[in-house]
Amino acid sequence: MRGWMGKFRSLFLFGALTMFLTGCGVDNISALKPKGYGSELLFDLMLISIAIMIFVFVIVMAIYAFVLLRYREKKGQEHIVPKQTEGNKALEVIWTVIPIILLLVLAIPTVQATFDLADQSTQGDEGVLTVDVTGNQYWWQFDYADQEISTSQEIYIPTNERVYLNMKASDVIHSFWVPAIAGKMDTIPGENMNTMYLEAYEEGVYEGFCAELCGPSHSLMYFKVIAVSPDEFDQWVEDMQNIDPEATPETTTAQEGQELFNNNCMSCHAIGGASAGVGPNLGNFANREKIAGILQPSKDNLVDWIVHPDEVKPGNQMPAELVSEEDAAKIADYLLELDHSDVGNDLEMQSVEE
Ligand code: HEC
Ligand SMILES: [Cu+2]
Repeated sequence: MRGWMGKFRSLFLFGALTMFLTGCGVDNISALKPKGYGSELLFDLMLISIAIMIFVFVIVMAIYAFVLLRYREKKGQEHIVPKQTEGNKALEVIWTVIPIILLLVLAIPTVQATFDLADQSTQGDEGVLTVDVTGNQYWWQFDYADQEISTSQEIYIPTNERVYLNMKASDVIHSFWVPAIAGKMDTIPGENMNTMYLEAYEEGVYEGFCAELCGPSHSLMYFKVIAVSPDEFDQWVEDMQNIDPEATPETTTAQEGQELFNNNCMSCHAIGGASAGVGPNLGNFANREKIAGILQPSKDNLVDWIVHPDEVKPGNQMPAELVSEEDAAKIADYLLELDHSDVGNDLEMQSVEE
């Protein structure tokens, strides 16, 4: 194994690492493929800082190589000490001024972007959407106060419009992060409310994460941002407003499921309307990309969740074994009929798990 292979080992490792890192640019998830106003600002800052770093690195390495070659000990000159210089005004001015210029080149756009990202000038204007975001262990709640609707796990927004988020947490600090569209913002319990905005350029399903360690299921606290055209968004709002919690399901098992749900689950959940409560509003549940943010939407997974949410998301606030597996199957039939809007169904999702 020595010789040929050994010589090129570091090259192989480097090659493998490069291949591995190319996976970091998945569409709709990555900050390296910005699809929104905020993420684009941040990406541009990354490019500027990387360009400055490369510039500094190349110059320093060139000087290093030059000195190494030019002043190395040569045969027959082992004991010669070259002329020593102390203090050189011109050089010192140069290596002080250049970094100052580089820092200014970095600082000006950074400060500009910081103010731009904190801009709230149009919040509250006619036709400008504001969504109240609440981080909970381990799910996200999205309340559209003006529209009187409430969702969870998935926030719908119209494309190319600035959507403001008023953000807080119900229990501990969480952090709302959608790398492909915007930066990251902490949600904090108590009186403090943070604000940010989303502005997506393209329709799509964008993956979001909790970016602040918040408990044992922190890493399962996914959500989706679903960006649709403004017309489709209006349609979605209308669909959500029309959800009737008392509508009779089609099949008899689902009807039994509805009754079981009303008796066992309504203390924490809501179907349609503006409120959520302790648990998510399940009004448009069958339309979710995932169950509880993480499970593939199938009846088996839903039954597993209803009977043992603690095994899926350790430490979450939904009690286990509220109903038998048999009853859970009926409830699942009911919940999987709660499909009240087609908006966004045509969008494809890329996911980190796939
Ligand atoms: C004590 C309050 C409480 C009760 C009672 C309760 N849940 Fe939940 N439920 C929650 C909470 C909190 C969550 C969010 C858990 C998480 O994702 O961390 C949740 C999540 C869910 C989800 C996933 C929702 C989503 O957004 O994907 C489903 C489905 C669900 N519950 C069904 C039920 C059913 C069915 C019952 C009755 C058998 C029930 N729940 C009873 C609190 C409750
Ligand atoms: Cu969290």
